[in-house]
Formats: sequence, C-alpha cells, structure tokens
Amino acid sequence: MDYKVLLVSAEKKEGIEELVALMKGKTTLMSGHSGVGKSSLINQIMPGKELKTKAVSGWSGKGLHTTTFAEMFDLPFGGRLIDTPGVREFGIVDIEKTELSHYFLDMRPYITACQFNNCLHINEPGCAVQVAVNEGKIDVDRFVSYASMLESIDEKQY
Ligand SMILES: Nc1nc2c(ncn2[C@@H]2O[C@H](COP(=O)(O)OP(=O)(O)OP(=O)(O)O)[C@@H](O)[C@H]2O)c(=O)[nH]1
Ligand SMILES: [Mg+2]
Ligand SMILES: [Zn+2]
Repeated sequence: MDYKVLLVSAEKKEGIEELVALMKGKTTLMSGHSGVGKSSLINQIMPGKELKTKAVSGWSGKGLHTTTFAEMFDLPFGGRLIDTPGVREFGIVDIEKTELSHYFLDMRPYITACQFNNCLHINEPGCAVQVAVNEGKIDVDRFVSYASMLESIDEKQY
C-alpha cells in the first residue's frame, strides 16, 4: 500500500532518531490501542517530558486508559506532537456505501471501469473490482475488509 513503516522500541530506544527525522516541522498525532506504548514513545522523543505510562494488567488490558485526554506539545526540534488516549475500536462515520471504495487506494484504479457508477462491487454485473480481485490485482484480504465495512454501514441513516 506504500505506507512507510518504522520499527521502533521505546524500551530498547530503537528507531527513535529515524522517527524524529520524519516528525521535524510537522504536527504528529499518536493513535493506537491503549497500552501499545504511545506515551512511552513520546517520553523517548522528548526526554524530560515524563508522561504517565502504565503496564497493561489483566488478560485483555482493554478499557484501562493511562492517558485520559489528548494533549499537544511543542517539539524541541520544531513541530508539534499530540498524545491521545488509546482507542478501543475504530468505526466509520459519515461514509456512504457507494463512497466506501473511494477510500481503498488499491480499488480506486478500477472503480471507474465498473458498468454502474453506483456499483458496490459485491455482485453487480460488469464490476471491474470483482475482476481485479479474481485476477489477484487486489488483495483478497483487502476486499474482505471492504465487504465487512460495507456491511457495517447502516443504510437507514442516509
Ligand atoms: N517491551 C516494551 N514495552 C513497552 C514499549 N513501549 C511501551 N512499553 C510498555 O507498555 C506499557 C504501556 O505503555 P504506555 O506508554 O502507557 O501506553 P499508551 O499507548 O500510552 O497507553 P494509553 O495511554 O492507555 O493509550 C508500559 O508498561 C510500557 O513500559 C516498548 O517499546 N517495549
Ligand atoms: Mg498514553
Ligand atoms: Zn464494481
């Protein structure tokens, strides 16, 4: 998908310099499940900040948010950094069914070739996305993810 991925460890202090280089002069938001180490990483990026961090307890660790509100800091090397409380679950808001595929960068090249301009790419005739999935040009897992998101959109709200 062309997204840049960095391997970092707050504990071993690995990959911090490379991350800092990407953050210079920009506003960065830390997002992720509770307990993945967002605040710990910030403490490495901004020594002396000493944000509260806590070990995840229990078998799931869910629902225990150490950071309880979003906070923005000015970075000593230029730019800003926002720490946020962990998310429990991602959902989609204000996206219509016919619009969803536009957010899948790997589907975008094909959607204009569909027979119907309001194609949902599930079982419509002349669907170019279906063809691309069958030919292996779109990853099946990505398509399954698309289909389950599509199903979660309640049409009645629009
Ligand atoms: N082994 C290891 N543990 C880490 C690392 N980063 C964080 N931890 C530990 O993971 C636990 C949770 O870290 P936090 O920084 O509080 O996590 P958080 O994402 O800010 O959590 P919330 O504020 O609840 O959203 C702490 O016990 C950290 O010491 C890491 O790179 N390696
Ligand atoms: Mg935190
Ligand atoms: Zn289609």
